[in-house]
Amino acid sequence: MRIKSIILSLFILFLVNSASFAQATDGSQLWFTNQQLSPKVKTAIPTTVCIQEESATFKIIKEELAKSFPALGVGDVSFTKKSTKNIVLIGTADSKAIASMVSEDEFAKLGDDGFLIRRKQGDGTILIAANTEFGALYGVYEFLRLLKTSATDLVEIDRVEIPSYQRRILNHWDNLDGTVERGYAGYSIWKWDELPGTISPRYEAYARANASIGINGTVLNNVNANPDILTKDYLEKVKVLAGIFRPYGIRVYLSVNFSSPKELGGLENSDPLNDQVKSWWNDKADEIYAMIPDFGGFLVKANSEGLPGPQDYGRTHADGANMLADALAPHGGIVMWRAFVYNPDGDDRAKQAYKEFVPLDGQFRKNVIIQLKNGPIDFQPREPFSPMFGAMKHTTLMPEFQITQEYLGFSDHLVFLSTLFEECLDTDTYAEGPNTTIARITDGEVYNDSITAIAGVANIGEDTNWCGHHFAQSNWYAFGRLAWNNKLSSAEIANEWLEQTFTQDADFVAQMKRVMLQSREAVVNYMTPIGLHHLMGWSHHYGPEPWCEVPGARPDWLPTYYHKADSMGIGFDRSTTGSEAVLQYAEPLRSIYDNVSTCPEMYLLWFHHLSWDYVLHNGNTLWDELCYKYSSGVDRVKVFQKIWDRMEGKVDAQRFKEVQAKLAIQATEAIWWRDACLLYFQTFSGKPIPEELDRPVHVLEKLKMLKFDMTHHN
Ligand code: BDP
Repeated sequence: MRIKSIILSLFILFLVNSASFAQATDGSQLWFTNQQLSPKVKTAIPTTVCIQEESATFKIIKEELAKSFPALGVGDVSFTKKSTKNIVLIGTADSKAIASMVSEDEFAKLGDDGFLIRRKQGDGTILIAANTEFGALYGVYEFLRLLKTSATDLVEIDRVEIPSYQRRILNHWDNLDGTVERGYAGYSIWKWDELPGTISPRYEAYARANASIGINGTVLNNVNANPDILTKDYLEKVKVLAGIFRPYGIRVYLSVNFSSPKELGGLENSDPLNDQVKSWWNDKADEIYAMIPDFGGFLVKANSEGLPGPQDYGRTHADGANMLADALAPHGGIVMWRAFVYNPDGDDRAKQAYKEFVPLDGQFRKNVIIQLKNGPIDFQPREPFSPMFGAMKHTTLMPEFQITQEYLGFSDHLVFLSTLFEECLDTDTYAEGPNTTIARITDGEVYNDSITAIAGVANIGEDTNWCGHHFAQSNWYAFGRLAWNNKLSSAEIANEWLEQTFTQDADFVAQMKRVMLQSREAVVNYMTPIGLHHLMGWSHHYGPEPWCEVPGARPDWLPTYYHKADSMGIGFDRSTTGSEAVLQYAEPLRSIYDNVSTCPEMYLLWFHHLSWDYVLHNGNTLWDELCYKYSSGVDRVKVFQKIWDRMEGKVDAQRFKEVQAKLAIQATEAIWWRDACLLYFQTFSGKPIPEELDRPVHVLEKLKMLKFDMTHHN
């Protein structure tokens, strides 16, 4: 984390010398760290495992069991092909023993990746069955998870799991030079310079971690794509990674640059209706699939933030996406076309993607899926949902979440993003009346889509603990678990993550679960409460700069565009008296958001510009409420610190100290955010901070002078 070189000197009181701890637990083992059998598992687990099939994936299954059973104290495993009584029986219908125990109907329900785990009453056999070897692998990871978490006993287990989304994909914003855009855990784990010859052991560890939580796809490179990724040289490297990931059920995808035919192929242009361009892509697809037969497809950021796209040639997003889709279709590949588009001369930024894409509804090929960020602007600590989710009824849509904490304190702040993901997935769009949630729209329940997918922008780097903050691992974990089952609650996810990653100690789990579940609201409160958004520093997006001015800058990249604070009040009027963004939502949301007295308080300043004296439902004026919210965010982090301090001795010393040090940074920076925002907004409101609240400890003019050298940013 080299970004800290500057920030540390300003805010951090001490550094942790991790080398000084005996018996270091460094986080490299992720959620495989705590190999402890749950006390809830009272039944004896058979140690004879019958697997009748052979493949690289079944080999992994055997290795996992051979490693885990002794570690958990279940015993040493013996493998057999003979099906007897009191065994763990794992496989697909290709295994005779399995076929005789699972009906065709049951198999039909499981689909490609689903599995069942059932304890056969009478002889004690535990059955893990699936249609594919990958389903069996997921079943085994689930079985091991059940052994390690207190969720259930296994005596009467009989469960079927079918993933919510077919494609559960990580998006790496990793550049070919090893840097990571918005990555806060060191350089990229992909060592492009060393590939294809040298293979880091991290690649397989990565595949294992992903498979264990059901992730089955990875886009290796940044959406701001370098055309070189499609050269023969890079494809050779990609092929090696695909080979490592394959037995774990993980397909590789690539972000492509729309100008590749011109940049790489030397064509005159990259016009999607140009036959030469089409054949260039067709040939490229053939070349890729000859090397990587299970290649997943392309992710495309086009005509967005200066990147090339079909509009450069007067064509539409549909023209561009369909051309690529046609090249991939014969091979079964898909196009994930991003809808993250906006331009500075346009209308309210929050409205633009909708305006560009909704008129194209129904024009995209079947193997195109439109990838939508959860909110209409950009991964802010809190945004209302993107209205496109409810508006493209004839187009397949997939959510894109950001796991990396670009706007949420990088890898220094403990923020459990599961509650953010859950809030979005559970939001009712009312597109088809009540209960048209984003989860149901995107998982195929509402419109019966033939492809379903979900993406998360990865927070993984080469740091020993993978994500920079031990608790940031929980966001990778939560994304995978929700992609597998979008009905899981954040509480369940936090529970199982804590138990596997740290300890099953009930007090630890209860206390830290509370911290995790409150953490996102805390960050919203100390950064952008009551619907505020985009108050962060220029370009690097680190820390508060609500005053930010950059000569000649695009207005829609500046905080003042969003908060519009003046002596009269604060907030962006997106109601029918303002930009009318509310009209992009279905009723009753449109009216609820439009009316200041029914608009949920958490979105108030997103949709309305209100006077400082506006009185909220709780009787506070807007100004006072802002002060209370900012302060409560800070106070919450201080409580987190105290709770964590009480956990000393319950977790290993290394991670204890490292998390403690991160919480100290977070507490300091929460105060920084509070002071910067309140002192700055106070210059407009002219009102005092309520008597009972802590006073700012910073001076506005000094905060304004802080400059961050982000040349070392990574
Ligand atoms: C913004 C990031 C930028 C990304 C862009 C995107 O600041 O680095 O390239 O999103 O999603 O949030 O394409």
